[in-house]
Order: sequence, then C-alpha cells, then structure tokens
Amino acid sequence: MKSSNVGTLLGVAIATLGLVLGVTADGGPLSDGGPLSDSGPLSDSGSTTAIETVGSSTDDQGSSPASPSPPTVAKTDPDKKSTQSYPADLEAELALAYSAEAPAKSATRTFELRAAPTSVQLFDGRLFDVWAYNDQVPGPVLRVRLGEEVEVRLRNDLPQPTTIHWHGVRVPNAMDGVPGVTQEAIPPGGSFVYRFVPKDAGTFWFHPHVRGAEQVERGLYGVLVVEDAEPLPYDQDEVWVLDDWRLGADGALDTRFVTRQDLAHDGRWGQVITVNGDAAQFVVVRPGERIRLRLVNTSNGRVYRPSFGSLSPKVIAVDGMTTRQPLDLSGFVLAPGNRLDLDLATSGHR
Ligand SMILES: [Cu+2]
Repeated sequence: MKSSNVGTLLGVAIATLGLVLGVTADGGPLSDGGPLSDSGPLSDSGSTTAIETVGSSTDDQGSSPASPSPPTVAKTDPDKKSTQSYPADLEAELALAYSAEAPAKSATRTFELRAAPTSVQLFDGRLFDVWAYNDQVPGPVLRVRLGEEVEVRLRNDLPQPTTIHWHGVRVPNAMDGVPGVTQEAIPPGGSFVYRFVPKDAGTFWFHPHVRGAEQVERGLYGVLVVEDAEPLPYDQDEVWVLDDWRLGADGALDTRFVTRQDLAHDGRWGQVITVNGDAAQFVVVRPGERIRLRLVNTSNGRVYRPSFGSLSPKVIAVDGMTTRQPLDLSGFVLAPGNRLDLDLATSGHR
C-alpha cells in the first residue's frame, strides 16, 4: 500500500466497485441498479458499475460490434492465391503476438483438481447442488507466469466421463482435451495429468469437453491466468467470472440440458446471473489504485455488456491477446467464452 501520505481526508475513503446484477430470463432488469456498496461510492465520482446483458434468446438488441474495427489489412493480390501481405508494423506485431515456440521452461506449477458433485452457496446463500472443481464454483484460478509449465492432476469423481479443454490456450494437441480425438475421456474414478508450457500470457479458462452443455452448466469451469514474465505493476489483479444459471420451479438447477428450447434460442439462458458464483462482487480499492480486472464469460448463451460508469476502464486484452493499445470499453461485449482484461484507474492522490 502506498497510501501513507494520503492524509486523513482520503485515508478512510476505501471505496467499492459495486457490480449491479439482476436480469430476468428475457433480459429486463430486476433491480434499478443502485450501488450495492455499503461504504459509499468510489471517491467523488459516485459511479456505479454494471454488467448488462445484451439481447435475449428471442430479442436480440445487440447490434454493437463485438470489437472495434480490425487493423487495416493490405489488399491481397488476386493473382497470388495464398499470399496475404500486411503492413510491416502489423506483421511485426503479429509475429511477436504468436511465438511459434513456448518459452523455455523455467519451473513447473502443479495443481490438483478434483471434479465431483458437491453443494455450494451461490447467489442467495442456499446450498446449491453443482458439479465443481475442488468443491468451488468457479473452480480455482490457476495462476502461472509465462515460462512456467502448467501441470494439472485431474481426478474424475463425476458420474460421467470428463476431460479438460484449455480455452484459448495453444497447447500440444494431446493436451487439448477432446475425447476420442486427442485423448480418451477420463472415466469416473480415473485421472489424467495435463502438462504444457503456455506460449502466451493472458486470461484463459478451462472446462470439460465431454457433454460440455451439461458439465459446464453444472458448474465445472475455472480460470487460467498466465502472467507476463514481468507482470505489469497493477495494485490489484482480479478475476470476475460471469455465469447465468437456469433454475427449475423448485429453485434448484434445471437439469434438463440441450433442450429443444436451448437449441432454438442460441443456447441455455439462466434467470440468475453470478459473478464468481455470487450475486454481487466488490473490489475494495484505495484512492489512486490501478486495477487489472479480468472478465470471463462462462455462460452458455448469454452476452454481457460491461459498464463502469465514469470510471471509463480501458480494454487491454481481448480473449487472451494483448491489444496494440488501450481501447475504449464502449462497443465491447462478452459473448460466451470471451475474456476482456480491463485497466481500471481510480481517482485520488498518492
Ligand atoms: Cu471453451
């Protein structure tokens, strides 16, 4: 903390970024989005933070682009079939972005994951029957540095076979988790060791690749953060996992998966939205702090449009890929599977 010189005036101004939640199945707001903070709005801005959903299963209002216009690509020569030329600076940037080889292994980070049915407290404090990694929803955040090898020892205590797919990670094919293609599905009671050195720093996630529309929806997902070899000096580095849950009339998870309704409506849409498994999520910040906020959408069908009011965060990475420069958040949405890394600066003095 560097707040020792802040003085008494701001010394108690610990603020929260409240995430305003609540949508119905048709996407309309349940709450009016007042701040959920009990310690006052952030600094003097009075801003609130909201994650809205875009469109709905039947009424797609989401016409904004998922990302800003792509960089200009030089025209291809119709006579030269497979040669595509880019401006030299873009060529250089892409070359840096996708190194062909993983960096030399500096160390191995070992994680134990156990996939099993369990009960967890989610949005309303009730115990909720889920399937989870290590009895938690979301599963653990696996955090490594670029150059470190990821070793995940997965034990399957589910009543179904399973695998793990590393969403967005360039892994050796045998580690990709596709049953019957890159590995045999891990039977109940079985285990498997995933081992790879990520080639890229960024925000990724992992989930089963067996009956994904059921196993992910039951709660099996976690986040893999690959930090830069020299992490940027953020005061905080937070992960927010967005998901929606479809409940039956009894309030428990609706265990009818891949229904005709789902197939006809762009996937399964839940009535309850959670951030890190909770109905509300806060980040406690001190004046002047700078936060890297990693948003991950693990929903099956829902698209989110994050909004942070006057905080105006910048997008610094999209789907695990660092942007060429910080970009305005407006216009960005999070479709299922998407990640957005945000740079959030708070006002105040140091
Ligand atoms: Cu995926």
